[in-house]
Amino acid sequence: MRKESRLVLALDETNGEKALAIANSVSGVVDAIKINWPLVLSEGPQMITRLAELSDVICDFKVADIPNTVRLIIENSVSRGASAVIVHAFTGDDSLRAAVEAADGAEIYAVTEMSHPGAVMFTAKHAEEMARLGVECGVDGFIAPATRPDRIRAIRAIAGDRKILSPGVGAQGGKASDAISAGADYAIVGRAIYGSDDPRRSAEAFAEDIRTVI
Ligand code: OMP
Repeated sequence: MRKESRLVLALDETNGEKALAIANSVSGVVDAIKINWPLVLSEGPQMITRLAELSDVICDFKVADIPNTVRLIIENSVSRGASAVIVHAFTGDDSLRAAVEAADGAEIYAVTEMSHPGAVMFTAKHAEEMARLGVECGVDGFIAPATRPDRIRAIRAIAGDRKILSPGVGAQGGKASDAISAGADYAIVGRAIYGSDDPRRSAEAFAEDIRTVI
């Protein structure tokens, strides 16, 4: 994955044509495009392949299943063009190892602690444990919350040189530069870019904010 602007677009726009237009408009400004169930369910998994012609695509399917099902989902995503897939870490070592084995050169990112307030109920309490497990199982990186930069610092202390991608910037209240300063490699931004009147200009503003701290 490119590491220039350190900005990843979360493209949760559900209209396929609009999504492709936005992806084209931010070309060169974002390092990767992350897609999630909203776009895939409304426009089909071929969106992975179409977007992969424009950018590295991270499939944010937050896979949380038994090893065999994890393997099938990862293989399918990668064969359609995904450069990376996001999985949950709470499934345990066998499911995480199955994801890493199935990745076939693509990257696997494990969620440690989610960015929304409810995450403090369960995932936050076990985030460090899950990060240690991810390191043991060979994941390429972690998802850690821009809404709580101190938690990015805690995960960075365990992750070593593995990557950290940080969502929760903009609509959820986090700041991209704070996430990067806390140790994230990339900030993930969705609504504040794809929902704005001028997605390219918004993306450039986030990239500019990040440049102030790198
Ligand atoms: P916005 O809140 O619109 O910027 O979108 C954030 C994106 O990051 C969405 O696609 C979320 O599903 C995703 N996300 C989180 O918001 N919080 C997390 O803890 C993890 C993710 C993720 O795995 O990407």
